[in-house]
Amino acid sequence: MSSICRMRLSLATVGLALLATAILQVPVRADTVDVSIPGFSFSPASLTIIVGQTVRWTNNHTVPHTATSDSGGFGSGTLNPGQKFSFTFNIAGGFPYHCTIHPSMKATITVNSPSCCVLGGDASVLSQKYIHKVS
Ligand SMILES: [Cu+2]
Repeated sequence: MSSICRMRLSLATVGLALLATAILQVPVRADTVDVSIPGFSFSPASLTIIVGQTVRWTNNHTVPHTATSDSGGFGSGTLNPGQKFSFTFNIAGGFPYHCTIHPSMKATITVNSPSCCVLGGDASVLSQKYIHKVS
């Protein structure tokens, strides 16, 4: 094999690798989105994220609070001042939550499917993953 031929081959390999990376790469976005508890409220009270992102609650208030799913899907337990709780949303949908200590504190996380991707994988919901559309 000539050296030119070898060079073409390696360029092709690099090209394929770049193409594969471009197809597989998820658009750049923060993996973790913060929700603050600055007082007797959640901020923001309404948050929209993408499947796979993590929400991190931080109690920035002077008294304990919780971030507890209305449907029981997640729950921080008691968050004392300064404490944090993280939860990763792997299923699309609307997730209203509240503080069990102060029931008037209500908020919602809306989890959207990524528009770049389609749902694929096994029939079992838990093992399904979003994969990039190849058009
Ligand atoms: Cu509270």
